[in-house]
Amino acid sequence: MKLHYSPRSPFVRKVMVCALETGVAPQLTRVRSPVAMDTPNLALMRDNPLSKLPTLVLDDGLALFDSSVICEYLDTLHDGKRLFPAEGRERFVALQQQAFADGLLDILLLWRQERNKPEVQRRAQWLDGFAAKSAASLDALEKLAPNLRLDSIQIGDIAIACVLAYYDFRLPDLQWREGRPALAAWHAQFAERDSMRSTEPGDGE
Ligand SMILES: N[C@@H](CCC(=O)N[C@@H](CS)C(=O)NCC(=O)O)C(=O)O
Repeated sequence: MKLHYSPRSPFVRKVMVCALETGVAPQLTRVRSPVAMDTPNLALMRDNPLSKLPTLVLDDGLALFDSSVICEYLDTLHDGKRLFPAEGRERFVALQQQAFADGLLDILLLWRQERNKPEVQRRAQWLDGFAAKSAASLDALEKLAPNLRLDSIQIGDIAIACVLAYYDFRLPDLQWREGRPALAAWHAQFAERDSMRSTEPGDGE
């Protein structure tokens, strides 16, 4: 299977953490595919017209995206404990947590783009909106922290760990840990997992 990836994409990181936790990582051939909102990647678009990472191309040519679909697919390829609960309320709690973390990541990517613009082009109302949504989300995650897992982890835990790590990587000035001790303590332990340590963002291969 071919995974279009970048070593700095937090959505790719979520996929790679799932692949490592489930033992399917050796089945992935990673292809470095640069992306930018204003520069469509034509080679990637042959597999994913949205030009987004991650995109997973199966051996029969079927291209899977987005990251949530890829993670759930990888979870069908192993015999261990599932990252995606099969049914019931537990499944929807895990899916909701993943959607929450992914939605927060979408906001952070847009926020970072806006922050990086020359000052005259930045829209103050957008910046205020992103800041309000980020703070409210982190406060909600702090309340959720006692329910987050360190054993028998699920997709929601992985997605939340990846979005918190993205704050550290790209938005460290926001100091997300301030006033959120339970979330910070959980994340400190989760970040010690081999799957997290070996997917630290960087220049990568
Ligand atoms: N909902 C998507 C989001 C993926 C996404 O936004 N990926 C970024 C890289 S971190 C991207 O491909 N950006 C390029 C673009 O938007 O054109 C997912 O979960 O995979």
